[in-house]
Amino acid sequence: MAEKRKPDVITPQELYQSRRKFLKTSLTYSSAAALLAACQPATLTPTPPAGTPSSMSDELGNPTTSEEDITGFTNYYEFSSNKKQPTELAADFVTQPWTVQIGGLVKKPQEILVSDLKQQFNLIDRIYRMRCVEAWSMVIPWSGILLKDLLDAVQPTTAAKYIRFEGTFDPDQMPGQNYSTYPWPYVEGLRLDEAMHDLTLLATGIYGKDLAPQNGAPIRLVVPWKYGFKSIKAIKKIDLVEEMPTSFWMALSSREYGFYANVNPNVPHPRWSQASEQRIGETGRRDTLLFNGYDEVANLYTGMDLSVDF
Ligand SMILES: Nc1nc2c(c(=O)[nH]1)N[C@H]1C(S)=C(S)[C@@H](COP(=O)(O)O)O[C@H]1N2
Ligand SMILES: [Mo]
Repeated sequence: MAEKRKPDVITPQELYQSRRKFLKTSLTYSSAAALLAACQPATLTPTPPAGTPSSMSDELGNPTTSEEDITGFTNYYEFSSNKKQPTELAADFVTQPWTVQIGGLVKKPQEILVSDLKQQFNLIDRIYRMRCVEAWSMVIPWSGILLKDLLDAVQPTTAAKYIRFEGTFDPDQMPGQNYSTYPWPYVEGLRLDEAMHDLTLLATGIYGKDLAPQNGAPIRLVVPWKYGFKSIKAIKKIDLVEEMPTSFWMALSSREYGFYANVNPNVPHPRWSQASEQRIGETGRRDTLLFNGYDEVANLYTGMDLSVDF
């Protein structure tokens, strides 16, 4: 008869297999992920969800930024303008239950729980570069739904030309919202064809886990060919509208932050060049790519002067 073992030393078959699988796939992971794996038990390393490509790099071969950097270095002015502080200040931010209201120029307005949204729509994984207007960048493994799928469900009317996103307003939980120098709540917008593009996500997760509060839990926009500020966090309201919305950053300084905000190395910010960027976790700088390397969106802007419509 087999010796009775304490439950805590039993390795369930499943866990054993996923460990083995991890050890195999980690060979193709980024050096940062491999380093993490080397100094932590494999069980603490996030298991990529089904469908995640085994190689954790983007289509250009850039390794994903470490989870530590993605969750530890954030821009989230509702909490703080300091990039290290949101991690701690947002730790207790309540993101469940959370409803998003979708309305305006649509045939089927909805108010939907994020938990239902994740059931109702196809959850997908995408590894995207993210380029902040401040000239730093990351590579982030997102999960979420296509914004297009949600829009198809609510059926925009023919009058709808733009989509307006509104963040939450909750100064009790968000210390930065007590500073009225900012035009709260955070607002962003896209043209309808940009919103319908297959690259545009509503993200609910990173590295196979639910979004951390500081990354915009429970649901945020991700538009990888635009500067990071377009990718609004903690969305409460989505409206289809006729007129171009005024975004948070346009309201603060339209000369510096335009509506389109397409990543463009040839159009400098009034106070700094956009020709190169610092990839977090790397030394030195790399060239910034037009549309952040997502050339497939170029046809959305045919006939536009991107230095005027910046
Ligand atoms: N609601 C809200 N969304 C926001 C911001 C913010 O301050 N508030 N910062 C933006 C900026 S400037 C960037 S670069 C990205 C950063 O996303 P990350 O912190 O998850 O990397 O979020 C964007 N979304
Ligand atoms: Mo940013």
